[in-house]
Amino acid sequence: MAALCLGVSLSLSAAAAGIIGNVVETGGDNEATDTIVAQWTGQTWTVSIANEPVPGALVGDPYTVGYFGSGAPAFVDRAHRYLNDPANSLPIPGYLVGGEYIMSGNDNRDNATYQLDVTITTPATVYMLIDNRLSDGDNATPPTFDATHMQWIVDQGWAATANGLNRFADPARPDEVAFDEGSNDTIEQWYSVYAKDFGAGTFTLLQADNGGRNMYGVVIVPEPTSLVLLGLGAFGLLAARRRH
Ligand SMILES: [Ca+2]
Ligand SMILES: [Ca+2]
Ligand SMILES: [Ca+2]
Ligand SMILES: [Ca+2]
Repeated sequence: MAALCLGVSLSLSAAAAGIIGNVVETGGDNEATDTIVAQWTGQTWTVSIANEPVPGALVGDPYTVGYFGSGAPAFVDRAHRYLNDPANSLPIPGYLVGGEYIMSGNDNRDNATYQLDVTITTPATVYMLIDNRLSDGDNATPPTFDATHMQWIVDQGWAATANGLNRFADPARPDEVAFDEGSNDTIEQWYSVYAKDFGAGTFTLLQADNGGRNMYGVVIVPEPTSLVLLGLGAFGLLAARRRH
């Protein structure tokens, strides 16, 4: 009995430690203040610019990255945030809410050799949130990818989400996340959501190719392995359908 309890306690501890085990950033601005290296859920740094990453933050305050959802700050070096968009009947997609995520520096958007080596501790679905203006400058249409605009998304086999969770309720367009620059309750941009499954281990994300616009976001959600193991096949299938 004692051994059983110990086992349960250990697995709960592992879950609390997080899915994201490590993030190694190379090729970023990597400044001592402002555009510091990427942070992720559970990580704490000392605020070095007032009112970043959230309004009211004071220089010297500790800031700990929370979980993804409406109001989650996007970058270490801005006060921008992801936000529900009631005017367009566009809440943050439910499959992203509560996920772990990476906060990078927005000023890394133009760094040609930017790289994030992300280590996850369990199998997970990784979601890339990409500024709709990539390539064409138009925030009403999804980003497009080519040799000078995040071609690696295509080459690595990332798939557009297709749940119709966008301003047009159109499953032929990727799901969207609204974006509030300056955290002042006005939405200026929309991001489109792409997904790919990864096993436990390390994967690599590359440059944003988006100078003058916004850096991408990364949200990580564990695979529903435990549901499948419990034999809840129908529920697991439903969850999988909602997530892609
Ligand atoms: Ca800044
Ligand atoms: Ca830069
Ligand atoms: Ca576009
Ligand atoms: Ca705004």
